[in-house]
Amino acid sequence: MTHAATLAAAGLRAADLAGGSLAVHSPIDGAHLAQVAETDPAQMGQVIARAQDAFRLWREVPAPRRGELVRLLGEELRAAKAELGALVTLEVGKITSEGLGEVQEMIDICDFAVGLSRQLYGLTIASERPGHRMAETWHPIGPVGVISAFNFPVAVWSWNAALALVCGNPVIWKPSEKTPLTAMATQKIMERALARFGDAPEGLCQLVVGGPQIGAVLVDSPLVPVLSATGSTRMGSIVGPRVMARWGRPILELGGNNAMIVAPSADLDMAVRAIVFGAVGTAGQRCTSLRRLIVHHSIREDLVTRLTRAYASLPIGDPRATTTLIGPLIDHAARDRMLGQLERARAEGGKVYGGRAVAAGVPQGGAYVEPALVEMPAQTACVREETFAPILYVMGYDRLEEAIALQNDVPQGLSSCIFTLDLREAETFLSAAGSDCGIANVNIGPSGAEIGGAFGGEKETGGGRESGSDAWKGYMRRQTSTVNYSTRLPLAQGVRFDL
Ligand code: UN1
Repeated sequence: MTHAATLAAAGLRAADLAGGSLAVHSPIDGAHLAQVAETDPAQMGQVIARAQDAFRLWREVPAPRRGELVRLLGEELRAAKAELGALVTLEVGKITSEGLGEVQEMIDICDFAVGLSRQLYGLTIASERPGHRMAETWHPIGPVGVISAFNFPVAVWSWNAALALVCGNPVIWKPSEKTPLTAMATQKIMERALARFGDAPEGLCQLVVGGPQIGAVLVDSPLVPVLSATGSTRMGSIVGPRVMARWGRPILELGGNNAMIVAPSADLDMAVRAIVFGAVGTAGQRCTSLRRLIVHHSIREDLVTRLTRAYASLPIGDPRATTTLIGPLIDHAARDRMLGQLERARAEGGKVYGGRAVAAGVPQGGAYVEPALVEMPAQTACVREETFAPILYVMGYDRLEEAIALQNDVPQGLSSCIFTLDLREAETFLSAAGSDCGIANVNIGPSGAEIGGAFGGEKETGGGRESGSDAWKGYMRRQTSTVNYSTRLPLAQGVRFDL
């Protein structure tokens, strides 16, 4: 399929793709895909005002009816799965199966949110006073700003949007400047769902395209009470304090530096498969990608031999080919950062396998790399940083406590895992004294989480939670109500104040 055919199949018209100031290139071959129109920062005030108008109407629509909109979105996504998945592949460079997987993740969260729309449960609380009833209720909170990253250009919006919508909130989405096309195609899918729904307020789901200037308006506006931002820790360290300074609620999903501990009892065949998918899947560009391997000394040599063998046979190339497992990095700057980081690793005592730029057998113009495996003498400075590329650092350990300490001794706290068949080790890893991450798995890699769980992490990962479990509470306003149905006015805590 030509690039033009992929764009057209995803519903993008010539007028969407030309005449604007934002150039979009495909990481597959560097081809210029479009010149997209950017939102004028001066228009952002109107965008936010429209969202506020929509909020006043949408908050009064019963939640199960709001869920109907998300159900229709899920239907439209099912119908458009192949085309949107192919566009993710074209704009981000994900292999075909992962492009489709991303759209499936959107469908899954829609299904989840539809059920949730009938389960926005509050509490009743025992009052200490006679003739009183206490309750906790959840209310819509207002427009939700979503700033998403290039690597999950549409799924992360859907985690936020599906929840925000059933919770009664409008959504304003600013995608990465690198991936406006998948966002525009998704917006069209959303518009089809809105048209079928019929009477949703105008301005309920808006898309703004452009750089940090328009993101900054969302970050600073007190009329956007929740701001969900996914991206680098550097970005989050700017966004978080600014949202809080105007008493907004940030939901931050930032860097990860995810580790796997491989214990002596591990099923090594399974571990190898999990390691390879975790470290090189999505060309190492997931926030959940596996970046550190902490292996028991007794099996280290065997595991490294198996991994170098597996790495040597990985098909690198055009992500549209069904046999490819590693597509390109997002751009040449990402490749330069990877190669620079490998130089640093060498200087810090690392022994690097692979990690070279690839030019043969791949489309010209893309930034293709061999994934790198780096044996490190210790957890040095470069290992403690997140590099958004397929670099896997390998370190050894003797005692489990030592492995857990190494796993936790990084600034990030997103995802983690252990491969072991020893129940004591597995439970220790999951215990209060174990992994300090938001996600901790046993005999599963750190990436590829299902939508049903709350997604996010601690420390520099930002502390936000999106997606499943009770993450919806982050998109609502909690209200505690005490109702007095007695004929007296007793005060709590036994306080007497008789007039
Ligand atoms: C991300 O990389 O920002 O757990 C999100 C995973 C995916 C989501 C990753 N479900 O790897």
